[in-house]
Amino acid sequence: PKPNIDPTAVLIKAYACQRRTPLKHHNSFLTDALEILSQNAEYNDNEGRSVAFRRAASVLKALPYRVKNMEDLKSLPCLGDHSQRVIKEILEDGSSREVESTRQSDQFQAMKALTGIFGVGVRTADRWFREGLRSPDDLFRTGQQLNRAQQAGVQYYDDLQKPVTKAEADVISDIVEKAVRAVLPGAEIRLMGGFRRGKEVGHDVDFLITHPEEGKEEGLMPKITNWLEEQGLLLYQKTTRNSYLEKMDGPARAPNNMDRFERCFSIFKLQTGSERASVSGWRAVRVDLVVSPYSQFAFATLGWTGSKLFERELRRWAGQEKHMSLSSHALFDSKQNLYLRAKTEEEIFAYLGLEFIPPSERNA
Ligand code: DGT
Ligand code: MG
Repeated sequence: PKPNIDPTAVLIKAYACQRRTPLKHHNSFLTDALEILSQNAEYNDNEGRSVAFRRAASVLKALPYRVKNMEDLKSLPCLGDHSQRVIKEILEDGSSREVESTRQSDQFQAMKALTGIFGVGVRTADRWFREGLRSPDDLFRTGQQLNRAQQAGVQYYDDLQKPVTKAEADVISDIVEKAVRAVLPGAEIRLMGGFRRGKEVGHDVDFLITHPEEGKEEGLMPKITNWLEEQGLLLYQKTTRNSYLEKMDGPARAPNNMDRFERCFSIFKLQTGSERASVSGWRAVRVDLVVSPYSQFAFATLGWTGSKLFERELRRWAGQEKHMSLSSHALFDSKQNLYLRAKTEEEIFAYLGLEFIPPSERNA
């Protein structure tokens, strides 16, 4: 809390990738509410509305002061009428009726519980909700057809609901490092996602793996997962092509070595407990592994650090303001009709005409 900041003197830029957003901020009492509405819009398949609420929340996260009245918001971008109404009600009454009724609604709670199952997306959860199902127990009870991922999701539901701590992420880092070293000496491993941004807990642990000699990373993922499997460290794994590829059209798709970019969704069996063997046990932890060719490593690093909104805003900035197309693989400049090479994140920000934002301030 900094009491002598003049809110009218604070300039907040319109794109999240132009701003510094720390992990801890002054307006959780407002951003939590707006994010409920964002999440609810997502559950109702209304992406535009969901992003609008998320952008509004993100602006408030970047403020160096706690919002006290509507005057404080006068010069801020991205605050639509609906978000302003919600904020006003919270400032005046301490809470918003719309947010509270959403939070308590049968649909919101069921969708939260059902999409909280690993392997279950909004579409499947919505179908189950309309069939009267409300929780993982209901799926089990009614004998729903589940795919392999969903079966694991239900089986390890309680563990996967528990946040993963930084200490647990560090233990998993050591394991992944050992696995990768064993199958490909010289490979590099980086902890990504929320933990790279300085979060103390996460819903999973994300890793990016590469090798300085281009091409050496080919075929690496199956070797890693085999090694882990042999050690009995995996409860579940599925390797796929990066899911962004399917969604992405246009030039960012192009470089020919793209199909090497693999992602492994896994569930680790992590030993826990004290030194006393009698009380030691294990828990399930979600781990994502991504292998990137060295030439794409800077793009992959930027793309897998997040936050999700920060990533989305980077791509929107690139397209709308720079006529460029950014992905986790490449940056294409439509005006020059060429791919821009980069070895570091700093170079990518520079190409985009953006001030470099360090990972700890990408918590948009
Ligand atoms: P968490 O795990 O809930 O604490 O928070 P994050 O920020 O680690 O979120 P997570 O694990 O879902 O994703 C990590 C980052 O990786 C995310 O901020 C954006 C990026 N990401 C997620 N899914 C994909 C994907 O399919 N393709 C690419 N290129 N990036 C992705
Ligand atoms: Mg993560």
